[in-house]
Amino acid sequence: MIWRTKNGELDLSRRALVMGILNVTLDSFSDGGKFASPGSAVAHALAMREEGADIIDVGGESTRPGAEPVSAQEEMRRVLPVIEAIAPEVRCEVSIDTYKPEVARAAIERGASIINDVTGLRDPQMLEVARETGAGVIAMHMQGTPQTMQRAPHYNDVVAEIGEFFRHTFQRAVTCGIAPMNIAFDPGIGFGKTIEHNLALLKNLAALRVKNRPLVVGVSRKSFIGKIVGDMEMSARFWPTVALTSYLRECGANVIRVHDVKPNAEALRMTEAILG
Ligand code: PT1
Repeated sequence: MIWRTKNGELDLSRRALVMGILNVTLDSFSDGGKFASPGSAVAHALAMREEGADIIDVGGESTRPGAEPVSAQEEMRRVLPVIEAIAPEVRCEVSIDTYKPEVARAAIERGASIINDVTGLRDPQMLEVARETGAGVIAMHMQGTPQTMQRAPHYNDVVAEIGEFFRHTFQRAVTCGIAPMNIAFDPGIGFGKTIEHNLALLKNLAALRVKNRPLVVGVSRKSFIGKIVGDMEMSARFWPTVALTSYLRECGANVIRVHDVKPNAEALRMTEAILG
């Protein structure tokens, strides 16, 4: 399985990739503002690279439940200097976690090679940016918006509906002129989903594969873990996250989006040694 980005091709048939999270936000739920300056962001990106990250995912607007949106101007003020600083240094893919087409375009111009869109390419302009730039794209599923998505998530069949969303999004993207090879999908764990919805998606991950495209999954430190283990301390979520990484690999996930790169990369390598 090949995933094409603006830089070239990622081979996903041999092993799963680790996407390390680089938050450039003031209020992020688990790294709150720690990496706000370009200098410390570069250091954190390089550290994640050392620990085994294959992709660095840069985000300037938190999309966790209840987070407030920021303007495109503010988002660019946060992420562009960081992308410019890390892209020549990290020697790996850099993705931009944004749903705003103008932010995505500017980020690609400054060295990002993948667009990570939590709204699943909802905005037709985002399709245009993806086509014109040749960037890799992650189309993530979200029901609603970050402000309202956890109020009353509802599905008749969450697995079937998200599979349908992937198929529909694939058609829209290909019709717009985006190459199938550039597209990856993400079920959007925690985005307009109850605990039961999240668990159903994790249980049926293999059934979510559409058009033989890569599956990206992010569970790292999310609140459903705290609710299940019965401990809402953020630090109580690190070990269940690593366990989930091994499980996700066994289910066929191709890219795992995490905060803690080293333990999760090790979980992937260990699981792959067994799977062969
Ligand atoms: C994700 C993801 C993302 N998650 C992709 N991009 C976030 N492709 C940001 C909680 O319930 O899974 N895939 N970008 C962060 N989103 C959340 C959602 C963070 C829910 C926390 C929660 O705690």
